[in-house]
Amino acid sequence: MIKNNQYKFSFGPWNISEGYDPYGPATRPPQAFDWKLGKLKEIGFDAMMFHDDDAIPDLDSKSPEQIRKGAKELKRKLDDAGILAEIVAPRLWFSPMTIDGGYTSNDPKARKYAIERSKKCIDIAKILDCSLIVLWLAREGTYIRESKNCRTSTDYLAEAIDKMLAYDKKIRVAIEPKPNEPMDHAYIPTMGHAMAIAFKTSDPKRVGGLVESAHAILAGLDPADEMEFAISYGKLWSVHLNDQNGLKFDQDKPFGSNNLRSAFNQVRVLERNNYGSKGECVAFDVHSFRSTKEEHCVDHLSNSRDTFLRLVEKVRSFDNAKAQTLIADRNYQALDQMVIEHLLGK
Ligand code: GLO
Ligand code: MG
Repeated sequence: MIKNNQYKFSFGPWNISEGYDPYGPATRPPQAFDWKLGKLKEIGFDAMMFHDDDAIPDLDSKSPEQIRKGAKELKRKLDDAGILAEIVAPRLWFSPMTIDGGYTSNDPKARKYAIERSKKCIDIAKILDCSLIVLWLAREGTYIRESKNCRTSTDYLAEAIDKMLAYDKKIRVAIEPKPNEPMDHAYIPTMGHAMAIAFKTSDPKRVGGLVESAHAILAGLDPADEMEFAISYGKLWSVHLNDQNGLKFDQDKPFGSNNLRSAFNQVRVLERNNYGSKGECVAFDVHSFRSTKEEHCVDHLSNSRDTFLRLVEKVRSFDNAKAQTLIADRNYQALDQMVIEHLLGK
């Protein structure tokens, strides 16, 4: 394990997964939550991400009292392990109520369900001492564009966020944009959309963004630029580092697996902006390859962390003064080669 005393690392229970895909069943046995928590600590991570129902399984069938009790038990477990809860995200894409989306569903009952569920998510986050609610807007989009109206949907999304902000004055909401999958088109596909919707809400200071590398690539954008764009608004509140080989299904490959240079540039942006200094975590939203054996089922996480820390060293040893001279001379040809040679270790 590479030593680290600057960055706080995080992953979610779903990142230790069983290997099923739309074409075949699991290839690894499920692991219990306590086992995952133990592993998280063992491989040098500091925080855990949660969906509301990772924290409280079968959330919809539980009473407020049961939810409170379960959340307190979980908080005790995390405290005993010395692990923080980084985020809590309402999982609005599993329920039969959200088949047509949550906040943007055409059915008012479904929209109401989505808000109520988001409030439960906030209740859980409060007990876990976590102020960051993440919205990955999985089904807030369309399969066919004629089925919804973008203007109405945008208003619904801003209204839903307003209701969350009003429900608790301390929470902040980070939107995790993704252009597609499971939908054909999603309503908040990029960080630009996320920033814009923040300013449509009643308290823009409390609405920000989370960049996932793979999602930016799926939108045809550069993950490092998506991050620094949010940073320019003071709104990069988390990152889901991973990798993606072009325009395919969302692959959630280990960080740096596909494009080491892009990974270097993402770390460079985080470093030069002092990311982490306000408590932000570096989260890896990565998955094992389906072929991975049980005994290697957390290697994608520890490898991503190691790659990140190796790239921090690469960023720090990059000759910025020389790069500036080449930039001043408009010699991007030499700058390009300088980056390549630096990454090659020459
Ligand atoms: C899927 C998303 C998903 C979210 C998670 C937390 O594409 O990346 O894993 O990050 O639900 O909001
Ligand atoms: Mg993600």
